[in-house]
Parts: sequence; C-alpha cells; structure tokens
Amino acid sequence: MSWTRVFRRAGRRTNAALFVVLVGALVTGGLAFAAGTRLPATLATVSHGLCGLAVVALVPWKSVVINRASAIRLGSLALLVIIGVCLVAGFVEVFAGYRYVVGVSPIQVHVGAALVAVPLFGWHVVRHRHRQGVKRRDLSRRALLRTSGFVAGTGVGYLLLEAVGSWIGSPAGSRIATGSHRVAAAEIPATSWLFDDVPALDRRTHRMDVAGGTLSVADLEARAARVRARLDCTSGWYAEAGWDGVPLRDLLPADRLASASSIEVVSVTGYTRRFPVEEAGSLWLATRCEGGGLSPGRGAPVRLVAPGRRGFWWVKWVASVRLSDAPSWLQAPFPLQ
Ligand code: HEM
Ligand SMILES: Nc1nc2c(c(=O)[nH]1)N[C@H]1C(S)=C(S)[C@@H](COP(=O)(O)O)O[C@H]1N2
Ligand SMILES: [Mo]
Repeated sequence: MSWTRVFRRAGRRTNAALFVVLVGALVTGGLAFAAGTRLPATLATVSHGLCGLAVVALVPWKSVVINRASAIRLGSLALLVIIGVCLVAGFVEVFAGYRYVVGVSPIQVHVGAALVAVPLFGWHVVRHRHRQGVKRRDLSRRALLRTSGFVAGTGVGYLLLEAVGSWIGSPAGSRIATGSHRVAAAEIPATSWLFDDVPALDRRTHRMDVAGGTLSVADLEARAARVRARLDCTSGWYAEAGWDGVPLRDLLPADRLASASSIEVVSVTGYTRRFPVEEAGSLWLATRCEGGGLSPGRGAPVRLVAPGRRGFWWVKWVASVRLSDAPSWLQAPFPLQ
C-alpha cells in the first residue's frame, strides 16, 4: 500500500485518536505541573510528550479530513492555529530551555494556548458530534494492528527526539524529570504564580500568627537551621539552594498537630496553600537563601520552603500558619491568584 493510500483512510478513527491524545495532553500537562518528585514527574512528562508527538503524527491524516470538509469554519481554523502555537511553544520549551522573550516564557505561551484551545475544542467536538464515535468495524484486527503501529512509531519518535536533543547538547538533555531547566541559586527570578503583587513588609515589626501564637522574624532566626532544597517553578526553571529556617513541626504544639488534618499557610496577600499535617517536619519557615537575606520579591521577611513540592507551594510573605480539621485536598489544585 502506498503512503497516500494510508493517509486516505483518514476519518472517524483519525478524529477519535486526535480527541484521545488532545485530552491526554491536557490531563498529563496538568499532572506535569502538579508533580514535584521524580517518578510521578517522569510518568507525567513522558506521557505528555507522547501525547504531544501523537498530535503532530496525526497531522497527515487530519489534513485529509480537513481537505475533504465542505467548508472550514472560523472556529475550527482558530483551533488549528492555537494548537499549532501550543505545539511549537512546547518544543521550544523542551529544546531551547527557559528564557523570557518579550516578557513571556515558552511555557506561558504553551499553557496559555492550551487553555484558550479548551473551549474552542469543546465547541468543535460538540458541533461535529454526529460524525464521530468509533464504530464496530473500526475495531477490526487490522485497524487495531495499525493503531499499535502508530503508538509504537510515536514511542520511537519520542526516543529519537530525546537522543537528538542530548546529542546536539540542547537544554532538553539536561532538563530534570519535571521538564525544568537549571538556573543558578544567585539567579533565581522573583516569581508570581499569576497576579500576586509584592507587599512591602518591615522585618522588625512583622509578626506571624502560628496556630494562635505570635512569632517574630528574630524568634525564627534564633532557631534557624540550614536546609538544601530544589525550588522547581512550573514556568520552566529550577534551582538548588540552601535556606535558613525552622520546620513547622518545631513551631506547632505537638498535641494539636496530632489531632489536626492539615496545615494552612497564608500569605499577607491572601495567597494560601493547605498541606497534609504529616508534612510538618519538611515545611520550613525560612528567612534567608544562600546565606543572604530575602529580597521583597523573593518573599521577605518570611517565606515557606517545601522540599519535594513545586514552587507554587512555597508561599511567600507568610502571615499565618493554621491547623485545620479540613483535609489537605480540599483546595483548588493550583492557586488562583
Ligand atoms: C492541547 C494541549 C497540549 C498539547 C498538544 C501539548 C503538547 C506538548 C508538546 C509537543 C511538548 C513537547 C514534548 C517533548 O518533546 O517532550 C510539550 C511539553 C510540555 N508541556 Fe504541553 N501540551 C498541551 C498542554 C499542556 C498543558 C495544559 C500543560 C500544563 C498545565 C503543559 C505542560 C507542558 C510541560 C511542563 C512541558 C515540558 C515537558 C518536558 O520537558 O518533557 N502542556 N507539550
Ligand atoms: N504569596 C505568594 N507566594 C508565592 C507566589 C505568589 O505568587 N504569591 N508564587 C509562587 C511560585 S509560582 C513560585 S515558583 C515561588 C517563586 O519563588 P521566588 O520568587 O523565590 O523565585 O514562589 C511561590 N510563592
Ligand atoms: Mo512558579
């Protein structure tokens, strides 16, 4: 069978496959953002890369479907363009590394495009719902063999890309399991999740409410110990650094810790993250990084250090630490401010 004949078989199965890998890319992309430790991060980024590559690999078949269409609506065209932007930015993120160009990073463009694509995609699927759905005859032995061939081909493509990425010495070869690229501790950028503004706080007068008790910055500094941790931001960078701070377990009353479910760490700005109470020993209230004081943008005078968790958990400008009976999963998976 010639190549052109292979692609002419495009149709319901092409659309179904595209649906699966696009939804898959969205889900695994979200998981890649959430994962902080090696194994879950590897599973998420590898399956994400496979879904993304599968979208690219389906282009020849989808082109046939598009060429066959009687008309192309503006919404569908917009969807096509936005997925193209998302894909390009995804590859730039992996192979060119972390870098801001005209105020945006590749990952911001990538995730932004994916989020814009969601309603367009939903609308596209609803509008064409009558011409979808896998039929019985699509599940023939031959069709399943071809699908397996496609999956295997995508896997080989992924391995080849990774090999080439390393071989040419691109940033892809040195990225960690979450996909992040290294920056030096001295070059950690002050980073907001979305819209949080840097508050001006006075380290001498700042007081924290820790489970009802009052704590000053000096109280913390008097008891500080050094912890090395990796700050791994979802915007595509990570840095290893030494932080001076005190674990929450040493600041919270043991009896109340034993009966609580979660620990809520609240910023002066209202930015809040809730942690399982079991993590009290590995959540640090820190006042210094690499031996130097924190700058206002980096969380002065006190910020959380949460080794093993992604950057958005490292609450800056801590105002209070509360023990709570609510389970730790009772919160938005990502901050909203
Ligand atoms: C329609 C949706 C999406 C498509 C088609 C897509 C596609 C891609 C592609 C092709 C890559 C390059 C993969 C590689 O070569 O290893 C990539 C990387 C990445 N994407 Fe997406 N993506 C989508 C949505 C998302 C979302 C919603 C997120 C996060 C919330 C996300 C996060 C990431 C991350 C962190 C990387 C870097 C992973 C690595 O270094 O291996 N993506 N994406
Ligand atoms: N209050 C507050 N804390 C915050 C954020 C924020 O926007 N507001 N951003 C988080 C994110 S996304 C990251 S990656 C780290 C960045 O820390 P840095 O400024 O030291 O790089 O802080 C986290 N803590
Ligand atoms: Mo971040």
